[in-house]
Amino acid sequence: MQVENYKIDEVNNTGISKHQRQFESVAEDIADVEAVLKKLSSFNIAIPSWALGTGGTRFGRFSGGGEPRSLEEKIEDVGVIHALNQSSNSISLHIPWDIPENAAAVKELAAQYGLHFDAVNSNTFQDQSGQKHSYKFGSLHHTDKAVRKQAIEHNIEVIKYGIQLNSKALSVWLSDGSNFPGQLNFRNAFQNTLESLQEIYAALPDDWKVWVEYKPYEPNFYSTTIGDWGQSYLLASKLGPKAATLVDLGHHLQGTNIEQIVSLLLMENKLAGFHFNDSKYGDDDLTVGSINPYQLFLIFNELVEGMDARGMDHATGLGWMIDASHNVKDPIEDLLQSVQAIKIAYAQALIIDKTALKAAQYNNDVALAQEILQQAYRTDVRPLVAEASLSNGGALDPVGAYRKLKIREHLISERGLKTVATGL
Ligand code: AFD
Ligand code: MN
Ligand code: MN
Repeated sequence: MQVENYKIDEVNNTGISKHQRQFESVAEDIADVEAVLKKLSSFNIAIPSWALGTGGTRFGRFSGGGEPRSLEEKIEDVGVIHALNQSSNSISLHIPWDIPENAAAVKELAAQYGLHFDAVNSNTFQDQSGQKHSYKFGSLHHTDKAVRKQAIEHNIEVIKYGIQLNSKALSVWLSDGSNFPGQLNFRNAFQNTLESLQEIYAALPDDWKVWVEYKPYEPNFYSTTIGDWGQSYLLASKLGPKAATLVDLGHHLQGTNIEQIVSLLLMENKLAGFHFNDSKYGDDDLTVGSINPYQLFLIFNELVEGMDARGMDHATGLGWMIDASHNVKDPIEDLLQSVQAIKIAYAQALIIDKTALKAAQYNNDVALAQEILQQAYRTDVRPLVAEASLSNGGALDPVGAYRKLKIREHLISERGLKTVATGL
């Protein structure tokens, strides 16, 4: 389904005067509000193809209605999200969950919704039917060369799909690791991973990147071969300039200072981008900003500061993507909420008084530095985000508009109540 512009306008009209009052009130105190709005309007976050269906845990999965049954329907759902928020203009595919059988047709369909394709993701953490070798004991790090070869070939095949779709990056997340002490020789596992990645790296087109994701545990519970940013950074450095580290917010042990990791990776030009989500305990894949919005703001503070220091374009300089799972919410509502949370944190980071913060840091004025950060964090920037959306033709309140336009009800009547999307 296409969400027509006039329908969004109709919903916006009911809230426009309240919005204008709120916008003027917050805009008054912002030095260059036009520049902030411009940055917000051009900021987009990719939607993963695996997040459009209901997620599950190993204990169960409780399907919602109207889930997308095909890649085409997933594109349609991202089209709905983008029509409402004007900030989700790309989709990231997971192969083989979403194989583009006819790339030209898939690209054309996406273009109808104003979408393009972001990074392609490989999958060597599951065995597919008919697969010769099992990934039970890992893939790129495996002791058996034949298993490694199969996993390398899969990644090269994913790059080939991506080329057809005009993607520009391969995103690799490995579940390779060990469950028990003694199971694995860490050095061999790391070296095998490096050599496998080198072969994949050699297959990258000139204008492509490979993003190396890390994660401390799960599904393996003793060691993960790419377990933290140090291990990812080491691989990315040894691989070369086309390789960089991807930060998934849920892939850190509790209490980790993620903003500091981000700052240093950016400084070294080794930050590939993000998988946004939120978590209370681990890789919980919860809605962005639902648990710890202050951390998200601190991360964006480092991002804006670090990207400006390198003269990078905020919108295109890094890969921005959501990686979440929706076990109890409508996935589209959840994704809309996540994008809003990201834009709110970004807007708050944009309005930090950077000159004053620099001076406070230089003078070791700790209390003032905190005041400056929290002044921005405690500003309700939602009217700025709404204004940016409005100027692009999006909804003032994307979730509200989604409900008012009864989009899920439409999708259920089109697709049925008992549909199941591919993914985890
Ligand atoms: C994993 C990783 C990775 C992967 C995804 C699979 O975050 O990005 O592609 O989940 O669903 O935890
Ligand atoms: Mn991820
Ligand atoms: Mn994850």
